[in-house]
Amino acid sequence: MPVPETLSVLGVTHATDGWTNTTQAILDKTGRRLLHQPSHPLAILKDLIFDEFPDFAHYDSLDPVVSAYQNFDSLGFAQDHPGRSKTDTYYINRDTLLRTHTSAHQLQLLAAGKERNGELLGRAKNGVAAPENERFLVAADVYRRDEIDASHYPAFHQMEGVCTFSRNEVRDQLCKTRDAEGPIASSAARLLDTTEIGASNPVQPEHSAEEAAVLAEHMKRTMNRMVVRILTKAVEAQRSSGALPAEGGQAEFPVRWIDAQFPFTSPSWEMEVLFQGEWLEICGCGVMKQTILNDAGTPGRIGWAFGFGLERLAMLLFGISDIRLFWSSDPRFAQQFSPGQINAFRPFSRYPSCTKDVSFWLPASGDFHENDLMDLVREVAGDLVESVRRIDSFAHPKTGKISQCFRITYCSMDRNVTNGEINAIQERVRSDMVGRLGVSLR
Ligand code: FA5
Ligand code: MG
Repeated sequence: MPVPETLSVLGVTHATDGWTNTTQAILDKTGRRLLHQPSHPLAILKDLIFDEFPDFAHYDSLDPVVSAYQNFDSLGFAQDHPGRSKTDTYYINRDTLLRTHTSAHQLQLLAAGKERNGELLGRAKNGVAAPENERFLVAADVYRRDEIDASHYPAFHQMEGVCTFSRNEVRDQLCKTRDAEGPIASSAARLLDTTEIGASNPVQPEHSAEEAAVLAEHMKRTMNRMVVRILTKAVEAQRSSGALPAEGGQAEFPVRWIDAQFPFTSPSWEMEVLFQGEWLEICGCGVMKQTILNDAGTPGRIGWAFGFGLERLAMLLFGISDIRLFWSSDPRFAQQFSPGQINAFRPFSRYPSCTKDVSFWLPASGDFHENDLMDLVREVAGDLVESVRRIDSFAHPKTGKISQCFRITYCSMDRNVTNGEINAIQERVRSDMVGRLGVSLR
């Protein structure tokens, strides 16, 4: 891919190098500031979540350009962790990238205002003061080279939550939460927690089993309460607008916890919600690695952290079925929402979709990654592409060469597209695949 000598991101110029792989289509997204448009569903959701955590510091303007240290090293990612690879992450250059998750700001914010040997450990950017950040939320746009379908998009938004305690305070806090709420099972969420802290999801050597269990319960209660309260608001809104019958039992939101793994938490979980008949992963979470708290200059504290995918939650709340809609500038989308309100999205007419298959031999070097194709299609077709899916793959019995076939579905969210237009796009996709990915078309 031809790379310019410098890239300008949000007014700052960065040198490029052999790692640079951020496309203009992605750079354009960094300026959209969806979380700062008060009637955008993502901003409405951000405000609702902020309101649920009045005693946490709130951040929503941290720069998306971070160092590899912030995004990976500070969180304990191994040098060979797949998340670091150019196929998964948008690099500006070797040391600078578009954050792939809001966890990139954990250490910086925990350390804000803390000093070691007279040096400030972390300074929050963008004019944010340096309070004692014992509990905070970070809402932000994040970027990943990822597959293309209705629930994955290369730019999306996350809400990070970090809650730390001094070691002797944590048990009191849990007791208070329990007193206020009673058993988890009686809440409106049908909580299926089949996970166990154990060998495959271990307590860190720095923590006692009780500390980990207490942190985990406090975290799960806190997250569960937030999700249930927000989903309940959505149901109430639908009832008052007549979209749902006014009567009926208490709404139930099946939620479940799954064991997970992150370099920066242990034990770790993912939270899933039943949505349109399928379990949708909405967040990752866990007990924070003690090394991070130690590095932040707070070795006496322990804590938990979560990272929600805001689009996934917003899709549930507003009934938005395609993740591309969040980026739509069609007034028929924007006009449906107003600050502080949850209402069901009324889909506008669906335009016909059109599928095109492309078959090709992989380069002999074997140097081909699906995400390169995803980015290429995204660059050529923009948001006209709805999904890209591999439908076939085989090795030639004699030559051993590998053939793959991908199905590209094109569908506009907001207008009619002519056949001629799609054909021209598909032709460009095909020729760019040859020129840039080194494949040979069949
Ligand atoms: C993380 O990003 C972790 N930083 C979360 C975390 C924070 C764990 C703190 C522990 C402690 P993960 O890659 O699973 O984890 O992404 C978190 C959520 O972002 C997912 O559950 C999903 O809701 C959302 N998400 C991930 N990829 C995409 C995508 N391409 N498009 C839209 N949403 C996505
Ligand atoms: Mg995940």
